Amino acid sequence: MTGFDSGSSEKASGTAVSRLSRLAKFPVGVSLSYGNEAFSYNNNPAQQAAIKTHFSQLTAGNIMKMSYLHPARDTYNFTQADDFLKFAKDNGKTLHAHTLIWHSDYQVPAFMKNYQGDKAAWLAMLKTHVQTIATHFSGKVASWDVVNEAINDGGGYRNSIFYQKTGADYIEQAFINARAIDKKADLYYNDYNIEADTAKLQTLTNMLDGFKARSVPISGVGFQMHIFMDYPSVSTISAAFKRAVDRNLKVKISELDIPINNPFSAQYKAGDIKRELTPALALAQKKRYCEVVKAYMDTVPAKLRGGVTVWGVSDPSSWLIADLFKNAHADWPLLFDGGYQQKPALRGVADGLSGKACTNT
Ligand code: 9MR
Repeated sequence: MTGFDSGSSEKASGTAVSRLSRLAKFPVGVSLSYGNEAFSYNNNPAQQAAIKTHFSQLTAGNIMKMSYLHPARDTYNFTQADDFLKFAKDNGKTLHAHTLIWHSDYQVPAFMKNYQGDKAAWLAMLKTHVQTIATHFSGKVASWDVVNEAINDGGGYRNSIFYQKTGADYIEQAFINARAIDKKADLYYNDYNIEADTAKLQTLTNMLDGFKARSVPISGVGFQMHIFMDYPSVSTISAAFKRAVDRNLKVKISELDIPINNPFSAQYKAGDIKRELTPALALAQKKRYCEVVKAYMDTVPAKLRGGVTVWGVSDPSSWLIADLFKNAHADWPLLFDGGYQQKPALRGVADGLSGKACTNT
């Protein structure tokens, strides 16, 4: 154990949370870095203590993406993912598998980028990809992100290599092909900004309605929820969750993080950058985490709660620092500080899960 009630400058949080995941009847997850990646859990006892104590589900931050599992046409590499699965199993955690299909330039294997073939050949190649991976992990993972980020900001399908080759058909074929192998796991469509961008949400809604009309086997929607302190509003978030709930689909908050700075805000653009996590900011963040989780509890009925996952353990490990803030300054988007001490934000999640009032005290 890491002495949760000592040390940190954000101590104004009140009582420490003893076991976050015990407060929920659904998975409470975290994404992890592995092996040689920065901030990996391997050989990091303090990080492992936080993981083991507070979370019931794990997602690989990277190592179950396409290029890792399927680096060449006839080459699959499951070594790291199997070890990750063993860590989850040994510690009584379930695994959410991320992700079978994603357009991201870093993650599409080179052989796919160069693949020559007509639409039928592309769909067959992707079927082999999906079904080989699903066969390996079937019965061992609780859920899958089957397709990730196929919709554009501002609406419409993303003009990815998959879309260029197959139209939108690759999306539903991936669900059909995954379900043919893994009969039990929950199958999610996962995306960002669907909680905020109404045009993007509308394309998602149309896609879900098409899936329903054609009996495409989808279990739920993963709302990544890379959100901000001031955006979007809780009512906007709830309305987005309701689109899935109204269609009897599960809602999973799949990649939650809430940085202190919002680089899109007017204040930030005017140079008002928060360079320190003051106690007041840490408590405001606690309130925001609580309100988001409360919106989830209030909007999503128990049987449709797929879980709440945060995207990383400790603040300095967050993708946001390099990718969004371009390493210009630090930020503190997660539930643990750099020493794996719990922040007020963790208490905010706990309060939201337990139906307590969301306060900044
Ligand atoms: O956190 C991940 C980061 O380490 C990777 O460099 C990046 C590119 O593969 O992906 C990050 O995770 C993303 C996730 O897979 C999908 N949704 C957005 C996440 C943050 O970019």
